Amino acid sequence: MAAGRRGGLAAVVVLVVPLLLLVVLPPPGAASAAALPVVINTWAFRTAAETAWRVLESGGSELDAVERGCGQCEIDQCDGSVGYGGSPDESGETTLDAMIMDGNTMEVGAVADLRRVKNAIGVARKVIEYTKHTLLVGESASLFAVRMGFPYEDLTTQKSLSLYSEWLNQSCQPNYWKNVVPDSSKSCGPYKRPGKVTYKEEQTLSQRSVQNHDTIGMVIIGVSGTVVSGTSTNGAVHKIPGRVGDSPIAGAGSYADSTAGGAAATGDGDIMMRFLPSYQAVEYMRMGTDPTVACQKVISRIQKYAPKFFGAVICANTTGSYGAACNKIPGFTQFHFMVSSPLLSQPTEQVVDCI
Ligand code: SD4
Repeated sequence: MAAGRRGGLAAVVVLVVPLLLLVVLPPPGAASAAALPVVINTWAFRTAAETAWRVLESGGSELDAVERGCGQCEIDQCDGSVGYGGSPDESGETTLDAMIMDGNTMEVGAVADLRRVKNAIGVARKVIEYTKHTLLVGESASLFAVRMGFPYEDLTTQKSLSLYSEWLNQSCQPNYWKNVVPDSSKSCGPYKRPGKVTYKEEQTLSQRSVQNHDTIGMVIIGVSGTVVSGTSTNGAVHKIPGRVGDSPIAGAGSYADSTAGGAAATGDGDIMMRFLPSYQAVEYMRMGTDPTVACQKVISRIQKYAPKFFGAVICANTTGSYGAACNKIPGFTQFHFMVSSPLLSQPTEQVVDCI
């Protein structure tokens, strides 16, 4: 009897286990394994993609690759929206926001409203490496940067100066004030609270935003599934001094979790950061949602409240699948992003139709 049971068990093991393995294990060389590492980044920022890919190829870590990739955009002043010499604020100064997130440890290093230091994502990395903090801001972040060996430099350029003086000449239009006196849609400040407030509807943001926002956001899934994300930007042109966007905020500008995936956002940070779209996209991917659909779901969630917002999100899961989505508004109907993977012979520009 006992021998019969043992024989039956042996038969089950011999017949059923190989069948189970066939079902559970992907065939050799299956797409997900072959597709790692993956580097994706917002916009057609090719040199950033190439730099990150080179770092990985030469044995650098995913953190190194995100730092150097986004750092390349800071050097190149990608689209004028990353690095020095872009987006002068209301006083003419360029200030920078950046973050980097390690999806293995869930550590984040970020700087916001960083002044007179060019390599914002480099400083963000130092926040992870040399502090127990997550986010440093303003002048104090600059002092920290100098202690970490970064030079103080003037971020003003001829271009940012002329953007600033054109703006002054056109009565400081557009700007980010509302419900103030004098009327901010007609004249420059200084603005004050009026005696009696007549609230106006929030201005449509699409026009000003399409030209003014092109943050680099990058997500890397390494060969062993390590997920790292990062961002760098000079924010919004003519912003009110002190304004911080979504880019340095974990879960808003980007998010990385090596147990699920990574995401990064670009666009009107003042609106997008209210929804933590990068965090939300990663949570969708954790539940098994395809990366493109995860990106679309977070875009449509924001659409319900701000149908005309300018923005896009990139998403990648730990198998190396990736996708992107954007909100369709006049002048912005497609979103371009870069992908590097072993399946592509070189970093490749891809495009999605906005929804
Ligand atoms: C910000 N989200 O500061 C950034 C700007 C940007 O694509 O993305 N641009 O609001």
